Amino acid sequence: MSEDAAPKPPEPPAPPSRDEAGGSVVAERKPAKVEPPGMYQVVMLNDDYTPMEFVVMVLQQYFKRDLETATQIMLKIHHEGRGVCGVYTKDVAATKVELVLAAARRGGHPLQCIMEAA
Ligand code: TYC
Repeated sequence: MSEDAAPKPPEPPAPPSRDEAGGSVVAERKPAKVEPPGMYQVVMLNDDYTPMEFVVMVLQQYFKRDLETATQIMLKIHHEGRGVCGVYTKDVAATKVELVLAAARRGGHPLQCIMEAA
């Protein structure tokens, strides 16, 4: 084919679908099923080195807990080994885990934080 050949004209629209009797067939649109988003809990794990005050600060800053609730959650983690910081959609939970781990790294603390399906 030469360089300056005319471009192909666009395809004509497809003829309407016909049923066996020759009538038009209209595709019915199913109402979209909207599932609620899966929820994930962000869980913080105990360790022997991260200061209690740092954990309380993290719970206040990243999980919007007041001082009393943050202290209760921190003590639960300290005594039971783990505790739920909050429950969020997948993307939000993943972001919170990243932010907490980054803050722990910056502070030089071994604090661990994970997300799991709620
Ligand atoms: N166990 C830590 C200490 O005694 C405190 C701590 C609490 C650490 C909760 C991590 O997720 C944590 N300093």
